[in-house]
Order: sequence, then C-alpha cells, then structure tokens
Amino acid sequence: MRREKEYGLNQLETVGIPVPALFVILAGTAARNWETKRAMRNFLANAKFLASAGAAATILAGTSAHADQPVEWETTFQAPATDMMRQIEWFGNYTMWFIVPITILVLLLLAYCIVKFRASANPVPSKTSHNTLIEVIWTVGPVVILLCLAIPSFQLLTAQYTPPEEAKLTVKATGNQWNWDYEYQTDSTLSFNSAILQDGDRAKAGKEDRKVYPRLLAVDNELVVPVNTMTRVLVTATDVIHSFGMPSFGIKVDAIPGRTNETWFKAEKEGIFYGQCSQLCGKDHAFMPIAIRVVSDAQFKTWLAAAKTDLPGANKTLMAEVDGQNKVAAAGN
Ligand SMILES: [Cu+2]
Repeated sequence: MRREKEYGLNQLETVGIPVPALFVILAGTAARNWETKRAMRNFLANAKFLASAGAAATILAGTSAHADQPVEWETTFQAPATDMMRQIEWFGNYTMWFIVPITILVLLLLAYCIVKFRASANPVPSKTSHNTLIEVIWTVGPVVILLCLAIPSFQLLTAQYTPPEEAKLTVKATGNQWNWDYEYQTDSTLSFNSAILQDGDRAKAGKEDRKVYPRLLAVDNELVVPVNTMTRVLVTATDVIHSFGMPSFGIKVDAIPGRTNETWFKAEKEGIFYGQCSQLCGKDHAFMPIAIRVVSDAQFKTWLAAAKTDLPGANKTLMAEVDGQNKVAAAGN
C-alpha cells in the first residue's frame, strides 16, 4: 500500500481528487468479509442473466444428488464443493458488476457519437484535441476500477496459496499420457492407476448409470477422499505437461515432469466430482478425466484399509454402500 501511495495515489491529489475518500471506498471493498460476499453472491446467483442458465440449473438439480459434473448448455460454474470455489465464484460475479456497466456505457457512448456526429448532421467536425477534465476522468476512473478488482483478486490468490490448516491426508497425482496415477501417502502407501472408463467395461465395473458415471468423465478407479478433511495434492507428471483440475473444488495446477506442484482442498460435500486434464498433452488429452469420490470419514477408513490388498473389491463395496445411501435418500426416507 505504501508503494501505491508513494508512486500512484499521491498524484491524484495534484489533480484535485480527495485521496482519503478514495481509500474509504477501497478499504470498504477490501475489508468486506466473506459473509457479505456470500450474501452478495446469493443475490447474484438469484439474478440469472440468461434463461438458459435457469434451464441448466434445472437439469443439474436432477443429478446433483449423485454428482457434480458439467451439464449441457451450462453458462455458470459448477456448484462449489469447497469454500475456495465459493470465493472464486464470488469474485467471478463481482467482476461482472464492473464488466457489464462498462460494456453498456461504451456501447451507448459509441451509439451516441455515431448518430450525433455523423457527417450529414455534423459536416464541420470540432478540432478539439485536449480536455483536461475528461482526460483526468478517463485516467482516474480506470485506476479506481482496477484497484477495486486488484484488491479482492490478490486476497483470493493469497487464500489459494495459504492453506488454513495442516493437511490430514496427502495424495500424489501423477499425470501420464493419458491417465493418472494416484498415491496415498499414508502409513503404508497405496497407489493405483486411474484411466477413463471404457464403455465395454461399464457392466463389469457396475457403472452403467450414465448420469452418475458420464461418458468421457467416468474412470475405472476414482480418487477417494474423506469429506471435510484438509487434503494436500502433490502434482507431477512422467512425460509431458498435464494439469490437474477439479472445477467444483476450485483447483487447477500444472503437472510438470521433474517438478512437484502442490495444491489443497477441503471438500464439504459427499459425492462424486469430475474434472479433466486441463493442459493440451497429446492426442488423448480429452480422454484423461479426473474423478474424485468424497465419502464419510468412516467409509474412507474402511475403503483405504481394504484397497491396500484388493482395490477393485474395495471400490465395489464402497460403491454399493454409497449408491444404497443415495437410493434411500432419493426415496425420501
Ligand atoms: Cu494430460
């Protein structure tokens, strides 16, 4: 802040802008806590701009009990499953409050100028080349707007790189052309490969429900994590650069050969979540999905113990339990 004061905002006083007033506006923006942001976000979420968004939400509501995944004609983010994603969603909506008015203002100004100063109505154009007031406005205006965007943006970036607590579970995700290896860094390591689910394998895997296990997103072995647990993900690759992305968790980090990147999440909802490799990595880039199954702590412990000796068996048992729960929930019991 001091640097801004030294090099930037001091100049405002020379052009007659009351700097303290500016700081009040900015401080208000910066100090607004997440509760207020949440309220604003809810308001924005209700004010859907497009009818198709509403339609997409209706479609999504039908499947959200089971899974969070992309839906056709989706115009908004997938439903957040972590606080980080909620903050990202808030910031996305917040920027719309600047983008939409600016776009409308510029459009109206253009239309006004095109009509008012057209050659037939205004044959002798003005030769004005300077106007101090307008120049000050179009310099100061964008500076204020950029500061209003920069401050929450940097706060969000800082939050993403500052895990609020020590991770309770560490998982390493290694990208390969074109599948993922997962390694649980627990007392005795568990590692397995996770590749796209082939249609021919659906019946054998018990994954015939395409709503829960969608085409191009379902995998043979999901990454299983416990709910409400701080999870650290170490991300690397063996061949080319991939990217580990999970939209509803608000995470995306490059998987680079010879280097380990780190990200974290704390999933708040149980269910199965889908993401994809997000870095062009070769001919099957579109076919290396990421599936994370979030389960209760007890279910995770049982699964982890069983998976060390029999992964397919552990997955089947877990699926039977989770799908059974969902059926009971769907029946309204
Ligand atoms: Cu990839």
